[in-house]
Amino acid sequence: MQYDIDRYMCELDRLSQHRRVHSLNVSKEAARLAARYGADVKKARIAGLLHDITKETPPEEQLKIITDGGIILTDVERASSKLWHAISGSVYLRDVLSFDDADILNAVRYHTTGRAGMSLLEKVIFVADFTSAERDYEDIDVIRRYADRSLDQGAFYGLRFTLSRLSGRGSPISPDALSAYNEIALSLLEGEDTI
Ligand code: DGI
Ligand code: FE
Ligand code: FE
Repeated sequence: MQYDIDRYMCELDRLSQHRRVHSLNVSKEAARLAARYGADVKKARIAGLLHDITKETPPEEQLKIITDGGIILTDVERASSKLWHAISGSVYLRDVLSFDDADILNAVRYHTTGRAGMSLLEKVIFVADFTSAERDYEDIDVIRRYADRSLDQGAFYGLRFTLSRLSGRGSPISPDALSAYNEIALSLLEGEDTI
């Protein structure tokens, strides 16, 4: 398909200044990681730009986008409103912005939880969301260092951080996030990679 960058930039107007800056930074970081690891740089730039496009859309409106898109939420997804924007965002890209690229749609769909068997592009967006320029967690340097060693190491650090925070609060954890975590943990145990 023909990508209409000007239109996507206008779409960012639906976001607050802070989240627009985040989206532009994730786009830039995703392009950098894509170039480094051999993913499609253009797709990474676009998926990064639009990954949070429905993050500030009211929850009821997001649920309508999801339902109209033919998606039935799992129990964990329904209970965790922070997961909705990844799902409604991918439906918005498909049904409103006419995206037909499955890899871009999945990169947006799984950018919050990750999943087992992520493509290169999905991992790039998952990691870029953690390492974008404006992120300032205490251990940001550590995750950036892992991300520069390998996408799996960057993704794994991010998953460990998110899963421990969620379990610390007693929040539900999506099976996709758990299987993403287990997949990388097992591959590290097998010595295919070291952390
Ligand atoms: O949209 P961003 O703020 O840029 O980042 P994000 O899409 O990674 O969203 C982060 C939020 O999503 C954070 O508050 C933790 C939450 N989250 C991530 N994985 C899970 C989750 N929440 C639940 N309940 N379950 C998960 O597996
Ligand atoms: Fe997000
Ligand atoms: Fe984000």
